[in-house]
Amino acid sequence: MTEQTSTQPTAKYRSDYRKPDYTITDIDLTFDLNDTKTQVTAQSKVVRMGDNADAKLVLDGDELELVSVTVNGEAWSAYAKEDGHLVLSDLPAEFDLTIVTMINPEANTALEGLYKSGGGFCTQCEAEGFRRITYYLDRPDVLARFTTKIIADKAAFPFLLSNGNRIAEGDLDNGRHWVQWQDPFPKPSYLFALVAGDFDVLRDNYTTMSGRNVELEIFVDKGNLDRADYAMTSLKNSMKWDEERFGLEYDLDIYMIVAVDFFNMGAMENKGLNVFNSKFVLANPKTATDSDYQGIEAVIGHEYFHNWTGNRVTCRDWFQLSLKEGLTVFRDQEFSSDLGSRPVNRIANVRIVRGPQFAEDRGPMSHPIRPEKVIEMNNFYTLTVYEKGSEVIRMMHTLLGEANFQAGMKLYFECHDGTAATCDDFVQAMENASGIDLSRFRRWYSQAGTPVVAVETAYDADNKSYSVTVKQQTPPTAGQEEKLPLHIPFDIELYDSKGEVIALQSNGKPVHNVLDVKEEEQTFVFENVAEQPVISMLREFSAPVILEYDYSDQELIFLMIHARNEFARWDAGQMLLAKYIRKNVAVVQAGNAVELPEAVVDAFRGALLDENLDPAFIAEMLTLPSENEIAGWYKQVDVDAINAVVGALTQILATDMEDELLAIYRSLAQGEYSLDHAAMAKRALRNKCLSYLAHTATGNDLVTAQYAAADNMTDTMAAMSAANNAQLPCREAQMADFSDKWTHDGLVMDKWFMLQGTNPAENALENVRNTMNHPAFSLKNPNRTRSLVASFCANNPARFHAKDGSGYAFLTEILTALNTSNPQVASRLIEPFLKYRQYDEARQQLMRSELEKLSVLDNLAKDLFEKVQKALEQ
Ligand code: B3K
Ligand code: ZN
Repeated sequence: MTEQTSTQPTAKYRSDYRKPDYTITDIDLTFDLNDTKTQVTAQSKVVRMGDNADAKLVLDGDELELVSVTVNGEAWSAYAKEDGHLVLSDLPAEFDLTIVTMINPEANTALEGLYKSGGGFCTQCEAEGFRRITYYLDRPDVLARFTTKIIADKAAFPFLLSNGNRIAEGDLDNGRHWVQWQDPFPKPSYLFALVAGDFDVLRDNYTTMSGRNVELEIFVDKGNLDRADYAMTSLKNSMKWDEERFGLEYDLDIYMIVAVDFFNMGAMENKGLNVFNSKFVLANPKTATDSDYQGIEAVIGHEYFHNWTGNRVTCRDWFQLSLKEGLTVFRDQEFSSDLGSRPVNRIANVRIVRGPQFAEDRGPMSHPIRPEKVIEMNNFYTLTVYEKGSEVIRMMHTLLGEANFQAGMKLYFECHDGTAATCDDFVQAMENASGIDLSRFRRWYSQAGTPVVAVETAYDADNKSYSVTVKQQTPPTAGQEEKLPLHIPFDIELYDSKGEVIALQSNGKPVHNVLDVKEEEQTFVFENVAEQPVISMLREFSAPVILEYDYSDQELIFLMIHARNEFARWDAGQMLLAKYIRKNVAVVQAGNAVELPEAVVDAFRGALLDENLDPAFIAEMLTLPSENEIAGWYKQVDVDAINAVVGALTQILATDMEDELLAIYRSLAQGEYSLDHAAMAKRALRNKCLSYLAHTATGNDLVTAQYAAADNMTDTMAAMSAANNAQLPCREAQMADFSDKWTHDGLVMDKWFMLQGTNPAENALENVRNTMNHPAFSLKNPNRTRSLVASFCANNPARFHAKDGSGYAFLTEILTALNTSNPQVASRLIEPFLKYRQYDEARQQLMRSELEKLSVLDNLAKDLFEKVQKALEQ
């Protein structure tokens, strides 16, 4: 045996994909669980794939203590340990391989592989965590049948869970017991899961469309059973929806969900045994807000939908991640839209794409939805792969229509069920099933960046024709200078002066609303247009692009009222706000006072008072773009001016509409608390009104009264956020009261930590530092860290970017600590630094020097290394 190590992380390229030389068809795992010394025995059936008899078997491994290697029952010495690999040689074409390793779950603070969360054990293997459990072909194109035996102390760990069906169990004489599981579906190692602990269990069952019974089990920490109902309802709704909309039925006899407190992301779709961040399971009206409930529904749905899009058809390699993630996000968005309000869901998703996803496109980590080069795979679970990935699927859905799209899905499963596929396989299935040419459309998979679509229109009164000229151009992104024209579905509608729709006609024929924009420049001419129309464009955000068009205020106000589709009305309102935000940023920079014309205020007043609109939708109409989204409109960001403008516009709207806001606030006072959509929508609008009213003379009284009267967390948090944002005198007492009540409950305290992080007060950072000593806070817990630290660094731009650099120094301290304990969380937190080039010279210097400090850290984790290096070399 020889050992080698190297230090500089290396990149992998999509173009280097090779089939593996060996595959593993079956693996039989035994875990002898112990906090610090867990023994893992892995018995695999290995088969050589190519005809190279000398091929070595290169197994991945990380943080493992190797105990023994045997081949066909004989101790094997022909192996070497090389830089994270176990390389075996002189092997037969087919053999049984047994590897025994020892791991330390308690020392595993990275929360990847097998680790302790609270009192129990759990795993997280995607993307490359299984190699922290045993040496293995830890790549998604190796699909094996798993059998798993778990041995543990019976009193401490009465529940021992893994994927598939429980096939055997028994007691041992030393107080220990064991359970054995078998998963009949071959799967890649990233879908493996193990959980051991003591839980309360919520049980239910579901009868599938073919009449099979499925046992449903949700495992929560003891005492939390009263917070699992909504997750169970969401699970059953997901199962039903996938049958009805996609014709897809669940395939095992049991579906388990375990909620854990220590988890790096939202949840994980392990076959038959989802592991969830407790944030996306636990809720009751006293502890969770309406948006928490919506998050639970979406994430439960998302993980469930992965059973087909991700598990039954998985990814050939990690560059194809969007194959499962973009598609599954599209499916969960459709689920939430079919069950709730489509416009409100669409608005929420579009805000994410236009805000943080477009920001990612502009930064040093910019990548296509199918990346070409990766150092640390965990860095590519991005808004681009997920959210833009979903937009790409949505564009295909728009181009094909529901029926063709579903035919494409069917064909995709016919061709690829039980295999590891590529993004191209998916597009091919859509193309074959529909007969629609997607050749140019495929560029969305390889081209990074946000296309800018500039539109000019002209009305010819003599010929009664209207022409729309569309120019597209994608600016260069990090590492990708040359850009090609894309196939953009461009959804438009024309209105006459009465607000009636003008039917689209060209060359005497009706034309579909969705124009196929494929070239750098194209002109579409419409006939029989009796008068100068108003055009609504990029309806439903039909493509993830930036639209440039010189709308007048009148046209935007017209669309806010007359557009047939609610999304378009909202979008017109956003464009109107954007005009005045831009104008006023310049006004503030020139030292003058922010102004908003009366006609603009009236347009928003009109929306507020429109009784035909869903109150949840009105609340969206009245929501200003975030400071971060606004920052994205500028080459050089003036954080202070943006902060001042958002504050002043909020104040103007509050003052000018005070009477109406108060009237609506009062009229929406609720009786019995309920979770149905209408009740949530009322709370949304009522609390939106409160957020404005907090900036008026009656604000402190209203907020104080709402906090005192609230019987649910939505209203409590709305009062506290209003007090926080408007810095009301009642803030302090509310914060103290809340902390007294909830200190024992970290998940609820996260809301309080978030308010501390986003506190607009001058001394916010000092408060954040003090808050880190709160008994409920721990940097070891990702939820706590995100609630306090990430909300300060990412969502409190005016304070994080303090001129003296104090916010920057704070982030570096945190990153330095997390670099060794939890690199995945560190890598998410570093994001605000990556945008340093968008700030003024002085701030750039300060942030750059923090990045330089990080770059020379001892043992800089791959996760941070990749981002720091790209940011510095951009
Ligand atoms: N597939 C997981 C994400 C895994 C992230 C690994 N760093 C959850 C999801 O997207 O459903
Ligand atoms: Zn997913």
